[in-house]
Amino acid sequence: AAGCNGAMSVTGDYPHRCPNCLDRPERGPATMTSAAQDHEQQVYPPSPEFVATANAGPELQAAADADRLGFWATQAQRLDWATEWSEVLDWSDAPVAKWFVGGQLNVAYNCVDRHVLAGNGDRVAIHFEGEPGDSRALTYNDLLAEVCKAANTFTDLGLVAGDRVAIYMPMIPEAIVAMLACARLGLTHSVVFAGFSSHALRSRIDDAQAKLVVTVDGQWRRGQAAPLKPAADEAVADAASVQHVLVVKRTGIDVDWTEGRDLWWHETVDKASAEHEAQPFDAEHPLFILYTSGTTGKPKGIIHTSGGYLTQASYTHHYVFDHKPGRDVYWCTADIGWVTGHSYIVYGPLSNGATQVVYEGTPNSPNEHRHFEIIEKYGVSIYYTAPTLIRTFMKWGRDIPDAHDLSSIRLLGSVGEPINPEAWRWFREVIGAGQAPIVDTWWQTETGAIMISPLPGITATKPGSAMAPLPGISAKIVDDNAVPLGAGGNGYLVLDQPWPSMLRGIWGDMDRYKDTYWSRYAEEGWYFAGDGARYDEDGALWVLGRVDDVMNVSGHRISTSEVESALVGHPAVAEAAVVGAADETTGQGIVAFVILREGVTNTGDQLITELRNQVSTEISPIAKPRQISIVPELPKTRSGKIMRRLLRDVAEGRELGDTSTLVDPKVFEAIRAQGK
Ligand code: 6R9
Repeated sequence: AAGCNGAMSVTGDYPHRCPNCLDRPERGPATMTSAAQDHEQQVYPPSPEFVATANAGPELQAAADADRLGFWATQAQRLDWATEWSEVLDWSDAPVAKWFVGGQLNVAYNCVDRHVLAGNGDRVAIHFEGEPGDSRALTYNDLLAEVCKAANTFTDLGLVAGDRVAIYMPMIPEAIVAMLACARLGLTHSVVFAGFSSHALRSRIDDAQAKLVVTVDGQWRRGQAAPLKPAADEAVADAASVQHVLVVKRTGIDVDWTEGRDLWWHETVDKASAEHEAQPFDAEHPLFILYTSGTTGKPKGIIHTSGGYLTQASYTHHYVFDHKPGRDVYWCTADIGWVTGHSYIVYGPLSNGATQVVYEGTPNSPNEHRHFEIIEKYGVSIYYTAPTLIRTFMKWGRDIPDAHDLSSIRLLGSVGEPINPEAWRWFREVIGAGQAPIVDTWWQTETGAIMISPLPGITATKPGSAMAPLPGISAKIVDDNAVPLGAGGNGYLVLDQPWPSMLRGIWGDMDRYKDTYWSRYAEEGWYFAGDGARYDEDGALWVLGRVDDVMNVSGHRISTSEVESALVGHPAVAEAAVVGAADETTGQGIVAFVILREGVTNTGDQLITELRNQVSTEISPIAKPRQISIVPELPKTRSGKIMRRLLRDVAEGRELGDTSTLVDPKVFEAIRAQGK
């Protein structure tokens, strides 16, 4: 907008608002709008008070620049090692890295025991807030006892280091205890989001050949006890690898029981000994597998290992969140089913001795005040959430947060998708009292920990920009020919140096690992992240969103082909094409175009409901299309590729772009008529 320029917005420590842009609706930066570009000029420097006590100082970047591997060796000293490493990085077998070669440690010991041994056993580790209003505090002493009991139980069940355990649980402390018990024994956990269907759980159990499944009878959701064990039962029925199902009684609802296979947590873990001595494991021992959507229908089992992963999770949690153990009350609103829950509920915060809130339910149970009541009740000082929730809060209105004392908040974080500048400013103004720094953290399941983010106390931030790679991390924005781009050019985000918490592969499919991430820039040896990005005139980095067929719905990664194959699995469907269309609240919404088989009658709404349910049971309710249009034909190129770009134009109500490569441009008249 005319009149909006840098000069008027950078004075003092609070920026002046641009009168032209203030009330204008903005879209997310997935397509960079001129409004968003205007705001590239708006800068929020850290306050002198924040700078005075910040964990990060300018020496951090200087140290990383002077000696990158030496810098990571220093960060690894944040942990307790049973055996010192002989080499920081072995990249000779690229793209499979070995970090802290020869080093040995126990991840659970680092997250629990050492805090107790240091005299902090009485510190609260977890303030658990159940959805029905029950609450429970676990100190580090309590957590140690629980983890030891679970470890003893797992050992009694015959599990040994290297075995895989599937964890299918809601956000209750036992889920975290189960993860840490695995880490303690060198068992590799595979956490499956409790919102996933039995089909999705089964394919993950089979892929990893899990021997144990840990689950619950049911979970609390919007005031109701929703059964979960039936889905676990369905998933493990004749799954040859599964020997036992360990069940936490969370809701008390009735469950079916398979004698000899099923065990209650309260009859086993609760009765086990609380004494257990942790053994060290190799730095490269696999800690967990976490499945994420790729561009094909089959989810990828991303492998993370121990020493490098924990080093970077701990380092980033300490500096990016400016975390002060014993003083801060930290709350990351993610679910342990996603990587954010792994790195910023379990491993990062607990390795740093944090006191954190763990909340079981949805933000509007029993009403929209819930998150703000929790912040007030526990004095939450660091609040890390997703843009989609911030936009939902905006819709609910500021009266709701304004009814609460949020003065404990001193830092805010965002993750999962690009945050639009309007949501950023609202977050800072309404939740952060116009003062709290915001860290917009870019990273992925594959990167294991935060890669690109402002450092509070150092970085002057811009609303909507993740700003710069962290000290020790190296990223580039390049074009198709690997030429680095200067200010203003849209390109691909690549990571041109290995990092400690990088994935070590895809479970059971190293070819796919090489192909997906390392073949695009094979000659250069760069990791291809799958995101578009640009630098602005001041060198700030803007992540623009996925450049592949992966959609981002409320921060969840869902591949178009996964949804397409679920739809084609329905007997009425001959062919399906799925696109992510811009959505005001969820970032993207799923829009499907479906061709029916010959002879099938289109029953309209009834069929569409059936198709939506099909996706829900095949994958998860989170993958349900927002809209399904039954169309006579799909737009294809002469080589037979579905032209998603054009379907996206239709879904977003735009004028059609270039249709010259289409076989039959008239296809669109019919599609449009249906799509309305
Ligand atoms: C941690 C997590 C990764 C994808 C990633 C990108 C998007 C995440 C972002 C962001 C812009 C941010 N993404 N954080 N885009 N700004 N701060 O979300 O992992 O579920 O694997 O998703 O999410 O597109 O490639 P994951």
